[in-house]
Amino acid sequence: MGKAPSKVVPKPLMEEWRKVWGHKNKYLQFLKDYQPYNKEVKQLRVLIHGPTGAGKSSFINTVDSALQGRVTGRALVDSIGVESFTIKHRTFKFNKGGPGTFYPFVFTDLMGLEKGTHGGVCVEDIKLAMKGHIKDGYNIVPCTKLSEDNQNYNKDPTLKDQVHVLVCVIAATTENILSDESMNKMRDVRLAASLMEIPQVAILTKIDEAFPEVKTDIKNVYKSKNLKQMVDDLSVKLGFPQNCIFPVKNYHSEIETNDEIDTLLLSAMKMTITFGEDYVNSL
Ligand SMILES: Nc1nc2c(ncn2[C@@H]2O[C@H](COP(=O)(O)OP(=O)(O)OP(=O)(O)O)[C@@H](O)[C@H]2O)c(=O)[nH]1
Ligand SMILES: [Mg+2]
Repeated sequence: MGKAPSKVVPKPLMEEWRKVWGHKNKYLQFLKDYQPYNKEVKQLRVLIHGPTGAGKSSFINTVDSALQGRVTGRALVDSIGVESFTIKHRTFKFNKGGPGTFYPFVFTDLMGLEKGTHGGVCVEDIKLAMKGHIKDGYNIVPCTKLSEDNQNYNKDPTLKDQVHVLVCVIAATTENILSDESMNKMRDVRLAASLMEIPQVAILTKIDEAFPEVKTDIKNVYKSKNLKQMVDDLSVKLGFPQNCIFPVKNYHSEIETNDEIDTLLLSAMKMTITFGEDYVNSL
């Protein structure tokens, strides 16, 4: 009797398609040295949007942690994630060394896009935020556009008030099951940003949960065939060029920072800031 043919198990790994390892300090130094060239802009404004529970607040915490070298938890994170937890239009500064000194970039964490019982942030508000019409601290009213006579409406925004980079956060665990509504909203937001020529970056979170080969070793992130496939799909579905899509793992259960998580995060941050800097200089 002949041997039963052995099953060929496809290898989940491929040749590394982006090289980031070993560059953490270079990325960090870039961010430490960064100052906007355009004097009209004291700080770059980065607007974070994406579906509810995608990891937007965790991403902000992870940026803070990677910059500070310790795990922090300032942007409140919700572990249930049914309805959007973030309801304020909040702007985060990142501490740089001593008290009162900050990196020259700020992040605005917007409420999730999804429909909960209260509904998510309306796309019109995201567009207003991009143009700089929404003042910091405004409590977002789900599905309701901020009206011009509201005290939180900035009637005359200048370059310093408007958004300079748009970051779309998507969880790798839900990429295939994103509702049409979310997809359409994200495309709508992207289109509005494109019309304003605002650069855009996509952050793919929860790669540890979605890909076992990445969970086993985060250094497999740019070797995982399935992850690469997801990046290709996202690029087609949402129209992001591949070099604007960054897989990251957020700090969510860790109590100590680690070099791999920091490296992925800081590489994404370096490009985000570079795109924003190019934008404010191009006007
Ligand atoms: N495994 C893993 N879990 C993550 C990651 N990022 C976020 N989480 C978890 O996902 C859940 C939702 O994260 P949040 O950061 O609150 O998501 P959000 O996009 O801010 O949600 P809303 O503000 O409600 O729209 C939390 O339980 C996080 O701990 C990640 O990279 N990996
Ligand atoms: Mg949040």
